[in-house]
Amino acid sequence: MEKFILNCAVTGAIHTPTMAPYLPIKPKEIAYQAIEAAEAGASTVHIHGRDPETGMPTGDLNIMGEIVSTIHANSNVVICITTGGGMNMTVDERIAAVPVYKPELASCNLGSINFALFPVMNKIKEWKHEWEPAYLEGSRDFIFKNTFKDLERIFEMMAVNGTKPEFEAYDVGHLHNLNYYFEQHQLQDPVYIQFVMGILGGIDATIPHLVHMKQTADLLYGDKYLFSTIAAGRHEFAMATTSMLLGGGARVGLEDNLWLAKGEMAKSNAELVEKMVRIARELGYGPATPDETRQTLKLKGRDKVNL
Ligand code: KMH
Ligand code: ZN
Repeated sequence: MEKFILNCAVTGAIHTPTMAPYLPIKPKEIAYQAIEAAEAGASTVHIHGRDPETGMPTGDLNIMGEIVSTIHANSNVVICITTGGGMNMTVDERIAAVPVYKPELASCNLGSINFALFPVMNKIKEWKHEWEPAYLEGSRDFIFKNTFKDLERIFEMMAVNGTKPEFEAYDVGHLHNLNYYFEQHQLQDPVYIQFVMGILGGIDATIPHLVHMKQTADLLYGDKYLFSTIAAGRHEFAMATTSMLLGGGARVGLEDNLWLAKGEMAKSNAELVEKMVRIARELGYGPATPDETRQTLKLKGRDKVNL
């Protein structure tokens, strides 16, 4: 059986409570969905916080602390804390949890882009919370800020805390942004890159685009990098499977996709992980265990996080 790293992104900051009743909102819900996803086969879990009353994305450190400490106490899964946060957060707020909890892995977004969620508003007539339409409409004028200065700050912060960056590349140019630092030998081996596809503002989720991302990364990083792929919405499983067949990892989860199949909502993150594991097994693949993932990515180990 070929092993691949299977990431699960549990709640994120794109979907809002009106869009799905199954989206975990409260810290314990987020934590237990992450734990169940790990039991279903996830190698890592990618974590955002939400306000427990409204479901609004939040960088509140106590909320993040409750989520990650509950996961850590109940599962061996690798915890990856977001530094992308939500559209309502400054860069300072987005990155604050890393020096506090010192996770093994944290996301690091590789460039400033438009990040548009507003088209989804047409499909929704009634909202559960006032903040939701304002948040989504606000994305019409939103720039997801990740300047070179921000990147350098995040690299330094992660290095000091022993946290490995999971680099999020939303377009081909982001691979070149990262290469600027790779050429200066500023990145630790292996460079771990996640291709993010299908966000309006970034590269589209198609197989030719995924192949192009991989070929570009191959040229720039040779055998010094590993990759995984996220695709938004209905493209999730096709791109995840293609990524796995190309030798990479895959990410699934309610952060990126609310649907198990056409017309059938996923009731939990574990259901999405189970589906990916089923597809993988049919093709002779299986998810890497958290410890295998630690070894492959050269992570510092779960005993060195601050939880
Ligand atoms: N929300 C995804 C498109 C992050 O949290 O740093 C990418 C992501 C970024 O997960
Ligand atoms: Zn995220």
